[in-house]
Amino acid sequence: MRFISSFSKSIIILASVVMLVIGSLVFSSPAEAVEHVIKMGPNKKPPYVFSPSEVTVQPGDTVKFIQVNSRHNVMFDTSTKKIKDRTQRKIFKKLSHRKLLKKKNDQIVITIPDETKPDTYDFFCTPHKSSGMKGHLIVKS
Ligand SMILES: [Cu+2]
Repeated sequence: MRFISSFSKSIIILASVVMLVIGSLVFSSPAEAVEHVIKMGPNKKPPYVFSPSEVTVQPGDTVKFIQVNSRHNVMFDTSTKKIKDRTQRKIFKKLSHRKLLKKKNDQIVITIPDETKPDTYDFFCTPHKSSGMKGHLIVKS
């Protein structure tokens, strides 16, 4: 009886140690990169949209744009009026994909560079901009 209870005690202690180790692995990793998914044109007919049309990201995160219906691209508004800083304009010119995707489930995956400044950046799809296919990328530090 005494043997069993000390055995189960050590099982409990062992289990606690395992939980602590797992817990520290899960919670100690600093600001892990997150993957955000935006569907392009989930409607079967126009008006096409980005869904969701707004995501909040941190540098290092990725945003995966997946084409669902029709053919789309992702262009950031890099006008001097919208982005004053030259370096930031360069970053968002690089993140833009002018070429239209071809097939369903084609993807554009962008990684937000570390030097991206916190702000709200506008993007749109060239052929459907006028019908409202626009979105916002909110970058937080
Ligand atoms: Cu589009």
